[in-house]
This record gives sequence, structure tokens and C-alpha cells, in this order.
Amino acid sequence: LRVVVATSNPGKVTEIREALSGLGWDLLALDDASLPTITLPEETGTTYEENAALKACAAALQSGLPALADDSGLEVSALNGDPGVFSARFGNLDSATARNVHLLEQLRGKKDRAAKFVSVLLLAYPDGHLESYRGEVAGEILEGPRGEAGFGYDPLFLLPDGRSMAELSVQEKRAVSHRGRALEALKAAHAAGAPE
Ligand code: ITT
Repeated sequence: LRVVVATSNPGKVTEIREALSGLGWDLLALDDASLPTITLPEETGTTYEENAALKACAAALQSGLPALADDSGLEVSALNGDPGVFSARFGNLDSATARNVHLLEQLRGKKDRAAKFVSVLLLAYPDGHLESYRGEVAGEILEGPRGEAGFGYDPLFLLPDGRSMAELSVQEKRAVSHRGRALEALKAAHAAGAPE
């Protein structure tokens, strides 16, 4: 099965490919030479599900192939669940480093550092059929960045085992992360025997 990975984030492509390698799918990045130019829409939805559906449906329509999108975010308790679906534009800032600095500033002096990552995967078929899968992981926001792996907010996200998300390999991140959990559910639904 040829499936378009409908994301402009290379970190997501890496994680999706690693987690789904056992399915035997051909997972095509947006810049794959065999694909027409695909333009992802503006994320105007108010939920992860809506935004993931916007991205996956646009890619499925433009390519004529099934398309898999991920919409994800970081929800911080002391910020009433922000930045949530607006995580990619937190503080109106363009770079991940600047958003991380902004997050630390927002939390300065706050005792409650609880947070969670959420990922929603949406698989859209050209005939309009949709499947969605959600994964979450709870943790805390560190006082400063730790680790070089991963992307986005990973260096500030402390897991219950004492490591930051950016201190994990792709394989280790899959085993514990929001996206890894959602991908595991997708994989189980499509494992041998399940209809495609
Ligand atoms: P696409 O929309 O093209 O998929 P994006 O990075 O803009 O790429 P989102 O709209 O879903 O993705 O925004 C999610 C934001 O949350 C973005 O700033 C990410 O860096 C961050 N994020 C998502 N998953 C993450 C993860 O596993 N680790 C760290 N940060 C993550």
C-alpha cells in the first residue's frame, strides 16, 4: 500500500516510518518525486482531530492515495491546557527554540509543572473513508532543555523515568510517546489479517 505521510515536519516522518516499518507500507514523504505537488491547508480547526483531518484529506485528494496526518500538541496544566492545538504557533513564534524559551518564561516561578503530549493520527482514503487514532503521555516541564534528539518541545519534557524526551532514541521515544501510542493503535488495526 502506498501512503502519503502528510506532514511538513521531518521528525514526524522519521517516527512514523520507524513505528510502521513492520506493515510493509510504502510511506511517501511530501517531497517524494513520484507525487504531484501537495499543499497542506491552513490549520483552522479547533481540535487535533479536525486539523489532522484537514491535512490528511487535502493530501489524499491531491495525490489520489491514502494519506496519514498527525496533529499534536503540548498541554500544560498551569497554562490551562495551552498551547494545545496552537502548539506550533505558541507565542506567535516561528522557531522551536524560541517557543521553548517562551514556555520556560510562561512557567517561571510556577510549582505545577505537569503537562502532557497529545497526538492524533488521521488516515484518509481518497474515497472519503477516515480512521483516527489518539495517544497521550504525561510528564513535567523541565527548568531548562536537556538532550539533543527528537524535535520541538522534547528537550523540555520530563518523563516519569527521569529522562527528557530528547534523551531518547527514535525507538525509545516510540515505546513511551504520545505518537508512539497512536501509531501502535494504527498498527494493531492494520496488522496481518485486518482489512486494509
Ligand atoms: P505538520 O502540521 O506539517 O504535521 P507541525 O510540526 O506544524 O507539522 P502540528 O501542527 O501538529 O505539527 O504542531 C505540533 C506542535 O507541537 C509543533 O510545534 C511540534 O514541534 C510540537 N510537537 C508535536 N509533537 C511533538 C513531539 O513528539 N515532541 C516535541 N514536540 C512536538
